[in-house]
Amino acid sequence: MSSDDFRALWDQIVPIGRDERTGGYLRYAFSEPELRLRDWFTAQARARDMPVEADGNGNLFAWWGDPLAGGAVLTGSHFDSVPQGGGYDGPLGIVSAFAAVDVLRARGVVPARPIAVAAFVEEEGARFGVPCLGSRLLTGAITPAHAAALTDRDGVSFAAALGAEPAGARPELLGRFTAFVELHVEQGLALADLDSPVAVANLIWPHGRWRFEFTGEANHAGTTPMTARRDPMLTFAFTVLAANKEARRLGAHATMARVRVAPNATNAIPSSVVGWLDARAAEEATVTELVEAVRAKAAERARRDGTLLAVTAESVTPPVGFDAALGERLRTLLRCPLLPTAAGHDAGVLAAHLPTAMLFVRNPTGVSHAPAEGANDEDCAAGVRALADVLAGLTGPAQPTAARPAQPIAPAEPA
Ligand code: HGY
Ligand code: MN
Ligand code: MN
Repeated sequence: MSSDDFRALWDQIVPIGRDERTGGYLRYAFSEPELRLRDWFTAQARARDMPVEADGNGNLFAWWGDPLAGGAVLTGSHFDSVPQGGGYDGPLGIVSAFAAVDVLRARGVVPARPIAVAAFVEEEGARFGVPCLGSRLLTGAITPAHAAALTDRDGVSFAAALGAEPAGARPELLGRFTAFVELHVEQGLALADLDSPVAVANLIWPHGRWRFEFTGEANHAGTTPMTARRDPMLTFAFTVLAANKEARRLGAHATMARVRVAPNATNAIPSSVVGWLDARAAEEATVTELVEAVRAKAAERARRDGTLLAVTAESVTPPVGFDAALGERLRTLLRCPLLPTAAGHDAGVLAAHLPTAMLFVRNPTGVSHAPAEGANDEDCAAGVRALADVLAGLTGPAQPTAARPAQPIAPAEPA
């Protein structure tokens, strides 16, 4: 797999869902761009004689080998993006998985056990609000009823977008896998400072999303004296500053970047403001302390402003420690570093159900969830070779076809 080979496959999806004005991506679950990416996935699978299985939750699985044999190794990631997101977060793991299948076939490897490529739905939670929705449904971490009722900003429910009630937990499908390895663009600069194009993840920070609803009194922007207002925007603004201050105090990460104002008019004091807190830290207790501190300060300010406050946890992810033995096996095979991440992933959900690992591919800007997110083709090709080595190693000894004598699988040379 050369960088040109990677680029040829990658270029097939680059334009899909791209905002030409900004270079950002608008790939929301079941939106037109994501449906085109699903069609691309199915076409790639068909071109490789890989039957595609849908799990009834919006997730797709392309199989190399008998889907019912068991003992399969799963790889893949997600297609969806945050609004104006980067093009690599998610799709790199899916494109690299198909490319890794090509590499193994070119080496004459016939895996002793099946390999499946997954495309998980709604990993970002950008449309229906709950991240890793597809993998949470597959594993039973969220009920079909809860997922079905989630709605987007236009009031379209997840069930309506899916076209059916989600199937929910699929233990018999999950039980057919013995490991999951997700390749993902790095979301940070650790590799940029190291002489390695890939790394293995060892953990995911605990994190979550909390909805803060501020309710006040709608009134005229011009005729209402400042002393007579109950302005929820004021309480929200104070809360944003408090979140930033508390995160710095606790060495955590807090972001309030999504807000919904009603009626959102220039000359009307809002009746309500809803803001979402994304809180993350290395320790679960720190996340809890951060959210409680922000809630308490918001409540105190609400009393002063005469507004009401309601705080609801929308999704909470405990700390994830990836399978240490699998991680060490991959780190040794690839001769690469181990890295923690504060970003959530479907691998973080599946880690509770089967041995799971992540491979990170160097991102020279370190930026993610923005158009500046990137990776160079040489590093992406190195990531594909590394994933191929991992898949070959995990699916048992390579049985080369008669045409070639047994070849040791050389670890990927750093690009
Ligand atoms: O938000 C996250 O950490 C992930 O990108 N969904
Ligand atoms: Mn992401
Ligand atoms: Mn991702």
